[in-house]
Amino acid sequence: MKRRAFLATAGAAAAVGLAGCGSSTALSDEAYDVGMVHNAFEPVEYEVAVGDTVVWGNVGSRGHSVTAYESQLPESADYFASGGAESQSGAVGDWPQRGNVQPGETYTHTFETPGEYGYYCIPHEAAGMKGTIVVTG
Ligand SMILES: [Cu+2]
Repeated sequence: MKRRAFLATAGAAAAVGLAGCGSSTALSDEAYDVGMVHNAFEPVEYEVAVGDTVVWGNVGSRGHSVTAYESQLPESADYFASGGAESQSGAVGDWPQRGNVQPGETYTHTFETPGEYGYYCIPHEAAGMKGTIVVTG
C-alpha cells in the first residue's frame, strides 16, 4: 500500500461522509493501488519497488480474482494468487470457492523479487482481464 493511503484514511472517511454520494462499494480511491472493474484491471500495468505491497481493490459489481501466470514470473519469484494458492493450477482448481475477491474487498501481495509479473482474473481472462506488475530493483 502506498504511504499516502495510510495518511489519507481519516480524511477520506470524512470526505465520504460529507459527500454522501460515493460509489456503491466501500472502497475509497486511497484504499487500493489497482482497481478491479468490469473486465479490467486499472491500471493495466503498475510499477512498484522491491518490498512494496500492492493492494488490488474490487470496485466493480462482480467477483474477480488476482491470479499470477506461472509462465510470466521472474525467475525464483514466489507464486501469488488471491485465495493463497501456490500454483496456477491450484488457483484455477480452487475457483470460485477460494480466491474470489468480492465487490468492496481487497487482495494484497508484497513483491520481493524484481521483474515483470503477468497475472489475470480467472472468470474474465477471455474478456481480456489481464495485468502486469513491474517491480524495480
Ligand atoms: Cu474479473
